[in-house]
Amino acid sequence: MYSKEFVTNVYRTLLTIRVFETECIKLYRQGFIRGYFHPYLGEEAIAVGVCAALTDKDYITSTHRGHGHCIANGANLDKMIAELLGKKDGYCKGLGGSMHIADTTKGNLGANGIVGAGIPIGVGAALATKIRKDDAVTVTFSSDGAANNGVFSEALNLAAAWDLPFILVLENNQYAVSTPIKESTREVELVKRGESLGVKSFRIDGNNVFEVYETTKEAIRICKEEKGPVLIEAVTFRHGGHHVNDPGLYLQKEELDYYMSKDPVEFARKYLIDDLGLNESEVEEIDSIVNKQIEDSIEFAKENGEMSSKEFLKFIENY
Ligand SMILES: Cc1ncc(C[n+]2csc(CCOP(=O)(O)OP(=O)(O)O)c2C)c(N)n1
Ligand SMILES: [Mg+2]
Repeated sequence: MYSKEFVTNVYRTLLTIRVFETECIKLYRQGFIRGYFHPYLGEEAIAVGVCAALTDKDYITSTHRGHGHCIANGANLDKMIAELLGKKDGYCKGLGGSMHIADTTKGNLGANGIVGAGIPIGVGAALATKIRKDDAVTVTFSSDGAANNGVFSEALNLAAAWDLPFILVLENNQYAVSTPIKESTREVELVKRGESLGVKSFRIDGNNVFEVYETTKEAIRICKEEKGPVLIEAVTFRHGGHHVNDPGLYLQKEELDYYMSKDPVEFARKYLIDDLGLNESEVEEIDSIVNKQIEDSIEFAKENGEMSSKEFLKFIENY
């Protein structure tokens, strides 16, 4: 059984991602956020379970659906929301938006709008840590669609050939935009892609935060005591369309109902109450702290200014 402190932290982070996405979708619809926005709703257990096993020395690379990875890795919420709103105290001074959040002070080497492009960046980071003899691993998050890009096999193969401390977390949400995985590949168990390259590979329930956490710890052990890389296929499902403007009508109702019943946030909440004996009001206290934190960050971001054109020109001149 896990401690109250650990599960409380896990629940708080899961809920922070959930509330962040839900409130930012509202901001998007109100016109405060422009461009693309790919919600991580339903997939929160993967980012949280993985990052709970990492230390400050480790690295991550993220995807176009990256808010959850950033939050679980300890990103600053004020700076994240300011970035989404295009404000000057955002992570990229408001010039990058949703798909370009990075925080190298925390080992987050960045989200990426190019599907699969985080994989070779992660392999490069893992190579650097191996050369420097750092006690670190690099985790790259990716999804099922990325597994069909050439870069997936090339980079993972190289990581295996060079025994790199690299963990590829495939968030198999079973769709790439509107294409179900069974229409883009004959072998839907992506774990086999890793095995075919001689990489230790696991297929797990991506909605169970504890299973994700334990598997990540084992992957880190393998990277440090045996040899990397490791592939983790975490099976999950999105709660909606590919991005905010996609109603996701192609998602099968039975599948959605099934995964809704395995909601990762509800799962952790239930564990706190049923297994650790917290009462409803104790959990509600955590809920209100999370809600207030997101509310404060939204207020900060709304009040924060945009870069003036003069500041912008100076910024790119010195870049
Ligand atoms: C190299 C490349 N090809 C196509 C696109 C357009 N695109 C953006 S997201 C996406 C689907 C990605 O699916 P998946 O890897 O399963 O990630 P998910 O959206 O499910 O998290 C596509 C095709 C892109 N951004 N980059
Ligand atoms: Mg996908």
